[in-house]
Amino acid sequence: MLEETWRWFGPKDPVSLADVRQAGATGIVTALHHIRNGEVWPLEEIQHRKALIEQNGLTWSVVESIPVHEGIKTRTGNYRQYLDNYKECIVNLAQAGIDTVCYNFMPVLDWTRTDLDFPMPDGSTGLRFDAVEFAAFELYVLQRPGAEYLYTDEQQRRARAQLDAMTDAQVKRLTRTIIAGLPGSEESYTIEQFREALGMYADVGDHELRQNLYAFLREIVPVAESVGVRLAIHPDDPPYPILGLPRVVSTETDARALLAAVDSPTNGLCFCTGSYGVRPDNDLIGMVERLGSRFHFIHLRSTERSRDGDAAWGNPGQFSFQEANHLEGDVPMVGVMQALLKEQQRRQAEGRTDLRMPFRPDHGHRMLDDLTSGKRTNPGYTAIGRLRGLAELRGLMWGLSSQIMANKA
Ligand code: DNO
Repeated sequence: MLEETWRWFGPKDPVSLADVRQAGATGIVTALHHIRNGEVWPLEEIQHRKALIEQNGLTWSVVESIPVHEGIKTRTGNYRQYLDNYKECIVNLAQAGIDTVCYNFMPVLDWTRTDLDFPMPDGSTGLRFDAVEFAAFELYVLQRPGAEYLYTDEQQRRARAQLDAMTDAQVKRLTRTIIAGLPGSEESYTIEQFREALGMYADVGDHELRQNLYAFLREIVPVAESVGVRLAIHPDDPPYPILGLPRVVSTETDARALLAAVDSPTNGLCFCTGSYGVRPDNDLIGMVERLGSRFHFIHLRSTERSRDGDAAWGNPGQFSFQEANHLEGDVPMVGVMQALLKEQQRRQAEGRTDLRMPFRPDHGHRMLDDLTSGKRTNPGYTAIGRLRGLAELRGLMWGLSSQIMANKA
């Protein structure tokens, strides 16, 4: 059975550690969110946070994330110092007995959505990325120079019509949703700062970002390996370039290239089904079968691509999508879970020690008391929506696992 974990944003998270216990997860996924991006996490603070988690009968299973400073991604400014600090964080975590670290290499923005409360047919709300709204923001709010070359005349017309149909408050909300930082992203911008941050990538295209990622891995992997910490890179979300910025962890080919760049078991993946799953050309079950030995962390969530409009929108692959119930949508969750359980068996047969294979129910709808309790939960990180997700995934896992055992007997 895979380890059931739950993301917790620290003592201020309205979903408490006591709540997590009732949800039935055993592992906590968290970070020292109060420490600024790029700085060292002191050992005492790590130990203190770990003790708090353990006092609640839980374990600190995965760090998500140690954010990678923009200086490292662009290899500019003080990046050497940031690399040293990153190594020190890893060494300190190892000393506290924490062995799995998730991170991402998305430029400027971490995960991105255009709507945090999109009404679902059942009365709950969920997260959505709408390509037309995003274009409206990019073209007419941000007014990014060069953006017009990314969109056809027809797309620009649709984006303009979208913007014209929105109230000022809606435009403000859209802007905030995109640039003010979603939970865990550790970056938040005003529109001016955002333009400046994008400017840092003037000379960093696809090739350069890949090289910078591999250079980062060449520095960090040996240190992590020497102290027994596994690294798990989170894919791009959405899994395609946005805002003219390169995105280099969106497909199986991208994942293979980065695994090969530093071919060590330490250098692994966070398999996020919701992110990879937005692209129909990502074969999720096949990815588990082919790359599963390098999965150190798993996010289970489903997305549903818009069925209408995208053909007219005209960028094949750049889908609008919304977050579906965990067992529904475009992610073949039953097959994914089956493949993950098989990967765990393979590890056991090979005598590997990394059998935990921590997964967390990623995101969840806002539903039932999430909608009415007045608790300000983080977008995507509700109590009840995730509780439903975890319960469904757990049931699936138990059922499949007993079937696998019965077939073996
Ligand atoms: C969103 C999360 C991401 C993830 C980072 C990992 O819900 O999955 O913010 O934590 O990309 O570094």
